[in-house]
Amino acid sequence: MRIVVLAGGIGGARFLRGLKRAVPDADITVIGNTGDDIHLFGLKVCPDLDTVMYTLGGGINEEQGWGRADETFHLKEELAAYGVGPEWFGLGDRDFATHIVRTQMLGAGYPLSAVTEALCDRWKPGVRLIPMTDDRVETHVAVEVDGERKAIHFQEYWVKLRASVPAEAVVPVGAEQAKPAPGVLEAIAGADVILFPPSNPVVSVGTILAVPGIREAIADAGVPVVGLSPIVGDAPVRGMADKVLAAVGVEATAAAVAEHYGSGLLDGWLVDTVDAAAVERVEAAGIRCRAVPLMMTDVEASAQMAREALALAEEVR
Ligand code: GDP
Ligand code: FO1
Ligand code: CA
Repeated sequence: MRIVVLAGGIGGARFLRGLKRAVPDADITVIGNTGDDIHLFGLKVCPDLDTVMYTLGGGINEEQGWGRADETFHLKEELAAYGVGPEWFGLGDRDFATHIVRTQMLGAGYPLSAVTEALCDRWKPGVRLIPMTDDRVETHVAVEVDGERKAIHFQEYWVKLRASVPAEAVVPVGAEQAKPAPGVLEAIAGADVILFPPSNPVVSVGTILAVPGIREAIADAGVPVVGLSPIVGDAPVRGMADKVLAAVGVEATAAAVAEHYGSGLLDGWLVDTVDAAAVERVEAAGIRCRAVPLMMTDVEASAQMAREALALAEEVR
C-alpha cells in the first residue's frame, strides 16, 4: 500500500512511528513542512524535516520531541561568549552537524530534496521524506508588540515569544512562487491513501497545502484522504496551535479544524473519544467521522490511531 502523509514536526513524526508499526510493509512517502525553516549562524535549519528524520531514525530527544538525544551545547555557549546569538533557539552540538552538512550541500548546489535524501541515508527513517518544496518558504507571523505591528519569523513567535501575543496573521512567505519538490506530485498521484497526521493545521499542514499544486493534486488523487485531530478536548495536545488557528479565524475544536480543511479535501476525520459530540457536526459537513483514542502516549497508541485512520479510509473508499 502506498501511503502519503503531510507532516509537520512532533505530531507528524510520532504518528508516522505508529503508522510504520501498523503497516510495516507499506510504502510511505512523507511530504514535510519547510515553512518553519530558519537560517541561523549562517546555517540552514529545517526543524520539521529533522524532527521526522530523528524520530523515525532513532536519534530524537524523546522527552522534548525535537532535537537530538544525548545532546550537549558547547558550540552554542561558545557562540554566546562571542555575543553571537540568538540565544533563544536551542541548537545542540550533535544537531549542529546536521545543519552544517545540509548547508554545505546546499552551497554546492544540491536542492533541499537531494540534501534531505542524503541526510536520510544516515538515519534510515524507513519512509521516503521529501520537503514540500526546494524553494525558500518562510512562515511569518504578524504581531503587535508595544503598539508596533510587525511580521516576525514563525520560530521567533513560537520559541522566543512562546506565542504570548495574539497572532494577527500567518503568512507562508514565498509559498505562492514555490514549486512542489520533485516527487511530491507524483507520490500524491500514485497514492492509495493520503493521511493528515495530528499536525498543526495552520503552520504545518496548512503551509504544505499553500504550495501551489499540492492541494489540487490531493483533491484530484481520487483516493481517500483521512485526517486526525491535533485538537483534543478543545485544546491542542501540546504547543500553541490555538493561537495560529485564531489567526485564520478557526476555533480550536476538533470539528472546526475538520471544517477548515473542508469536504473538498477531507473524506474522513478522526476525533478523540472526549470529542465524540463533534462527530455529528463533522458528518454534517460531509466528512465521515469517528471518535477513537487519539493520545500518542506510546508507539502502540500511535499505531492503533494509524489502524483506525486506515480503516476509515477503507470505509470511505
Ligand atoms: P510541530 O511542528 O513540532 O509543532 O509538530 P506538528 O505540526 O506535526 O504537530 C503539532 C500538533 O501535534 C499540535 O497541535 C498538537 O496538538 C498535536 N499533538 C501532539 N501530540 C499529540 C497527541 O498525542 N495526540 C494528538 N491528537 N495530537 C497531538
Ligand atoms: N523548540 C523550542 O521550543 N525551543 C527551541 O529552542 C527549539 C530548538 C530547535 C532546534 C532544532 C530543531 O530542529 C527544532 C527546535 N525546536 C525548538 C522545535 C521547533 O522549532 C518547533 O517545535 C517547531 O518548529 C514548531 O512547529
Ligand atoms: Ca513545526
